[in-house]
Amino acid sequence: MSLENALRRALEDKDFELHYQPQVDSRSRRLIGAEALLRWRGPEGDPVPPSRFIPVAEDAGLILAIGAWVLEQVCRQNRAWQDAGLPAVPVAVNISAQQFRQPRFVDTVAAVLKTTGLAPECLELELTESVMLDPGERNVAVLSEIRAMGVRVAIDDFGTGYSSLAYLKRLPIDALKIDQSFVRDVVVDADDAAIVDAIIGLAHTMRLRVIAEGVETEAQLAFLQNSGCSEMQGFLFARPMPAEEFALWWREHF
Ligand code: G
Ligand code: G
Ligand code: MN
Ligand code: NA
Repeated sequence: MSLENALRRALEDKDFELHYQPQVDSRSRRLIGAEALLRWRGPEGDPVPPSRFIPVAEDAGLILAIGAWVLEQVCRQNRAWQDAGLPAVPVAVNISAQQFRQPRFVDTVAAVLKTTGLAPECLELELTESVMLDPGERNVAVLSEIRAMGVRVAIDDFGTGYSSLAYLKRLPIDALKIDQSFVRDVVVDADDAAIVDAIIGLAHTMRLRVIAEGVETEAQLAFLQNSGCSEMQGFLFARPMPAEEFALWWREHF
């Protein structure tokens, strides 16, 4: 069976899973949010990485249905955690370009919040720079509507795209996520160190939150903290985990 057909079947059977990776305040090591990451076991039963199946889903026109499922699932799950007594925190969902470009995207988001009863502040949307490459009025308008609802917006993989500073200034967003490719060698590579410092400075100047991804070592953590970034995500703190395991971890990191 082709990957595409296997994905079609997985979608019919709702055969996907979501893992959740903690985002922490690096000083207190407490959980301040999470990112939902899609997981799928392919026809052979082994995990297929999203970097492999998401592009196939995009080409096959399946990403809208998958994305809608992810969005609803995450909102439902976050609401369930709150009902179980866990604190209200934002959980981030990765949004693909096609999803964002849907004419009724804002309505879809509003409808999901309504049916799941999740507060808008508890949902964060991660968009890449490429999604918003077109600096047209439409993107700005859609983002404004999303934020007027109270939903948060973060730019994922920041620094790997092409957004100009003038464009960034016009975009109504809440946070920049420093791409893990810059964090990896931040302690040993002067260029990466300078880029990371620049992104943190830019975020502060523009009054945006900044979160570092792919933090794996205490040395990276120390660098980031010294540079003024305290929100982090990475294996140093926790890997992405299935929902039940994530909730257990959370109860230990209030
Ligand atoms: O979890 P992992 O590092 O394998 O994720 C790889 C890529 O897949 C990341 O770029 C991430 O943004 C993307 N991804 C993970 N989950 C989703 C999802 O639910 N929707 C979309 N569109 N992309 C996702
Ligand atoms: O592109 P995006 O930022 O959405 O993808 C995040 C990806 O990074 C996920 O696939 C997640 O599994 C992965 N990830 C999270 N923390 C770490 C880390 O500390 N090191 C590495 N190498 N990957 C990580
Ligand atoms: Mn992401
Ligand atoms: Na990223």
